[in-house]
Amino acid sequence: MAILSLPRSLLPLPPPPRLRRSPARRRRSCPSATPQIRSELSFSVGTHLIPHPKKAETGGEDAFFVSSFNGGVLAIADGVSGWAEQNVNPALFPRELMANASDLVMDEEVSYNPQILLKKAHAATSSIGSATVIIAMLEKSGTLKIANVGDCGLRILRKGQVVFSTAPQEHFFDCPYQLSSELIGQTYRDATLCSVELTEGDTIVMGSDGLFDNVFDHEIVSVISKIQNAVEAAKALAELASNHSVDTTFDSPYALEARNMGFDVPWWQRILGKKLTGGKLDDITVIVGQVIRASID
Ligand SMILES: [Mn+2]
Repeated sequence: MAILSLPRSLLPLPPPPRLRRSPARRRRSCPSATPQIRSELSFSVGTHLIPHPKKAETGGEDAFFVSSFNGGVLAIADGVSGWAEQNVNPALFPRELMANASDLVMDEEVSYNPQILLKKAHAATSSIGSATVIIAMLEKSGTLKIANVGDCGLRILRKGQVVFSTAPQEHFFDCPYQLSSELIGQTYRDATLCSVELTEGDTIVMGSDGLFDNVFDHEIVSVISKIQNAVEAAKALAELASNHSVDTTFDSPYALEARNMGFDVPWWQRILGKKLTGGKLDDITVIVGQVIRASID
């Protein structure tokens, strides 16, 4: 019955073995339908960021950028909040990482590979801190390349269904894989990589864990099916996540995951029929990309 307020963890010393989620828990399914039309595709993009209520004045610790280069580039980094305990502003690392990635999008060596973009942006970042990060790059041909480190996420919706989903990478509950200023962290080599063929009418929903810990996939499908406009859809999804995050009775994806990992209310409350519920207070970033066919002169 209590709202969850577990802090996200810094990487421990020494590092634990890298536990990947078992295949059964992954929800990855590359769409089988190959679009026949390979003309120039791009995104109509909407973004919305709602900071953690206690971090509203500073803007929170999520950072993102979008670029119209080629078919479009979408990226989110989520600063690991545990750095505040070391007197480090957790927002600096993700912000610099995203600024560097934005500057490097057109770099020749990147050559439209999001993993190389991660590598170069990470190498260029000098702030202290760490962050989860996801980058998706769309080629005009329709190929979407994704590199993901940690628990930001991406869904692809097609004809009212989720046809692709990234899987979060965690060392243990609430300690995601993270790019770090410290040697102990993960690198671009640890990124989950995927390449998906998109077609006109597909919708990309990308978010920090503040979205996916508070909103179920079926709710994302429902919002996207009702709201066509990307800007409005991103706002609606962020507001839904924000409302759930402060609802102590909502049985959120985060509460479900916590119970699966063995966290719950005390036994004497459980026998009264109570259970651990509630959303997760967090910074919430949502990027919606509607795949459109670009006008070709
Ligand atoms: Mn977060």
